[in-house]
Amino acid sequence: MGTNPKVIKSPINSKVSREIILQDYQLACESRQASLLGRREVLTGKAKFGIFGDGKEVPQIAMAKVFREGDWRSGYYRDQTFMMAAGMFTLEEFFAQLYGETDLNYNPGNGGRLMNNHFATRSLDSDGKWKDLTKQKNSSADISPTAGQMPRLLGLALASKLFRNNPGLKSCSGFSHNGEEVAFGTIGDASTSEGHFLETMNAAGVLQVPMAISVWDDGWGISVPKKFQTTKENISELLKGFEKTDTQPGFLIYRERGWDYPALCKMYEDGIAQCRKNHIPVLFHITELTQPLGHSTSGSHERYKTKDQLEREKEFDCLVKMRKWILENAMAESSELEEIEVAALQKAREARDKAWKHFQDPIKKEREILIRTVRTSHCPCKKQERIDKIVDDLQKITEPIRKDIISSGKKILRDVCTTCNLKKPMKADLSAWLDEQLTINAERYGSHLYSESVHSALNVKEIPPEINGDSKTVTGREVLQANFDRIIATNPYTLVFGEDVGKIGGVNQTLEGLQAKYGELRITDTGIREATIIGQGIGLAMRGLRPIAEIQYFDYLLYGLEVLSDDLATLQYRTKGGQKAPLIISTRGHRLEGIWHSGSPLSMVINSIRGVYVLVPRNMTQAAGFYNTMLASDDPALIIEPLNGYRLKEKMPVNIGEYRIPIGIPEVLSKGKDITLVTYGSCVRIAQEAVQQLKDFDISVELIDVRSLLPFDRNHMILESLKKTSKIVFFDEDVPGGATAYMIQKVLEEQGGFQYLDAEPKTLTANDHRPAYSTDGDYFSNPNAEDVFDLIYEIMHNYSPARYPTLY
Ligand SMILES: Cc1ncc(C[n+]2csc(CCOP(=O)(O)OP(=O)(O)O)c2C)c(N)n1
Ligand SMILES: [Mg+2]
Repeated sequence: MGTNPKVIKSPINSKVSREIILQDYQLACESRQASLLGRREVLTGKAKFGIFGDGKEVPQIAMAKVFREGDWRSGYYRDQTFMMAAGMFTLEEFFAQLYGETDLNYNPGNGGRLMNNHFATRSLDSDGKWKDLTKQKNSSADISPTAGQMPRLLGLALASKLFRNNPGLKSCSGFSHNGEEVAFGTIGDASTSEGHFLETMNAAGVLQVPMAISVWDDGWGISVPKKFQTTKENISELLKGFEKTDTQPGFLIYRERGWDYPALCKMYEDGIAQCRKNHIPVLFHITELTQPLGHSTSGSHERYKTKDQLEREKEFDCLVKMRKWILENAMAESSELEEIEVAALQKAREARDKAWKHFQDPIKKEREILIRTVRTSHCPCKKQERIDKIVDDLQKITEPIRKDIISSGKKILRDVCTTCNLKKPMKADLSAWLDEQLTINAERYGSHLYSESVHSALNVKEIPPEINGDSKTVTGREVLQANFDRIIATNPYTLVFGEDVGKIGGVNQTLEGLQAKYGELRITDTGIREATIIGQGIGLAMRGLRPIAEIQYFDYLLYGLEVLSDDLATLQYRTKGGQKAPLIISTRGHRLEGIWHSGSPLSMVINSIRGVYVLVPRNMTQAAGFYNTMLASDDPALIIEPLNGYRLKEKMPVNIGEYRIPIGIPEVLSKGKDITLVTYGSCVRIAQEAVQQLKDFDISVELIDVRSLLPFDRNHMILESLKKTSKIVFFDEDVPGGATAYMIQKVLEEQGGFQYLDAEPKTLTANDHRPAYSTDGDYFSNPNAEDVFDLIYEIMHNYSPARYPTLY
């Protein structure tokens, strides 16, 4: 870069000098070269898939200028230039991600768990403890579902508002500087068609949070143009009704052309200043962007763009335009820009080569070790030829991957003869090496589904509820209310929000009076918006708060299930322990009335949210204990209160707010010797009724409440019961083949219960259809005590017809 500053005809502001402008141009060129080279890496087979940020470089550089330490990003796969400009991502990391680098030193964002351009910074140290998030720039971890980044963005922004306005948080350090942090969102134009986008926008407008969303508008969602995506083909025009007026709060709305560098710099400076200072949400609609390389490496855009459209994209390419602007304003000679362009390409190439070397070297070393182990000895038996062939083939692979090595190792092991003395040590060496590699790869590709820190929920020590002479008999609702009161009083990071949670204290009054006592920032009503209630919780939890997000009824969790499944459940895993969101989702389920207030779709959740613990307490004493356990941990959980238990009587534990129910530990509720009955939630009371009925017929049932489905019976207590009874029934009110099938798999396969069975294992569930309305509808849709009796009696009859003759 030249040293003689030239006069800039249209200065942007005092902070953007000629020097900076040329640096920006260089970064834009580096990013573009990375995209071009990255695409080639995919086409030549070194990487599997590529999606890049080409055509969006210039506005991202402008946005990065106003992104500060403490700020947050929640965006998508086009943001590589922003990430680089903000210093959160390097060119080398760009290539490392592309190759699927698993070493966190080279791919700190996702450790090889996600496809390329899925960004994240690390909020946690290697022990899983929070870093000081105010001292670093933060990017929440990306996910692929379009608009999936939106719900959490709301929470990231809301955290600033809480840190600023809740006096109880003033002394909490490491997460915020008086709520000055802005949450920056990015989204493609086509993805604004998703409900998540509109739901988030509305909620941010209502809440007035410092959320700044940029729409990168290139006119396309893969092959589908704006015409089919957006009313009036213009998202900022469409959202005009959201705009702030002199009398009413709303959004600031800006629209700017994505190639107009000085205008973009000014726009971001102005918009973000207001957003940061006054907590006004902002929409930046960035138009006329392009896709020089098309959507991704799967397919080419020549298939659906006309020649004219492709020509126009070339003309409006933001790099071309920025270059022109620099020359027109006499900020550099053409030759100087050419030098910059050459340097950019060189830098990108070097980064690529370095990243590839880091990626390949350890794999090649692993291959060498395998080959050396196999070559150390030679066996005269006839299988040697087969072994040699496998080794030769493996050696010939120019760019080996681990699959090649392990697969070869396993095949060789099969061919190492067991009789030949010479081969014996090799067999032992090889199998030891394979075992070691499999363990390393299990960690490499499978760790951190849940927290692995000392605060893992699995490490929280049990503190039993204490019931003594002073314990009053109260309703279940009152137990929960007293527990929430203690939680909110003692932990300043906690807050509870959801529909009807605030003013009336929840539809079942489990938070009655708490808003009046602790204020609207701690106990908060929200709009009817399940997806963003969960997203709000995720974002808040990522910023160090301890939210309890309430979903009014379990049946309505479906609206938020995508967010739970794709975002929350994968968070620790997809960052390999780099981020966490210890969010508690509180809901109520199981039988009450009709299709949408008595569902118990446990298989729906346990199969879609592995990564979030799923707790199914039978009463409110148990539920309260689970809240306390989860708040003592850094894992997320879904806690399902039994809907029909709020008015039932329970004893108020004297240590309310303090006791902790361990997770993954069932409870034997009644001892028995003939058969084991396994259930949870509201079915426990039905089971207890049936156990009494069966007693009259001389059948002794061991009743086990599993209490938590994820994790499930960590100490294999059910197996111990089965060893004693040799007969077992799994009972719930999910669909046939639902959570009962899951429990069977756990006990018979994982715990090895199959060998202890003397009778066919059975399940008892609700019907395939959802429950009909009214008490009779429930009786004939859901399993009841008579059904439990009949099934268990039948099993006992089949086992011993003489002792248990046919009854009906
Ligand atoms: C929920 C969901 N549906 C479909 C897809 C597949 N998909 C990936 S990107 C994309 C188009 C997105 O277009 P846009 O939001 O305009 O972003 P752009 O790629 O143009 O920057 C689609 C349909 C997805 N990832 N997630
Ligand atoms: Mg688009």
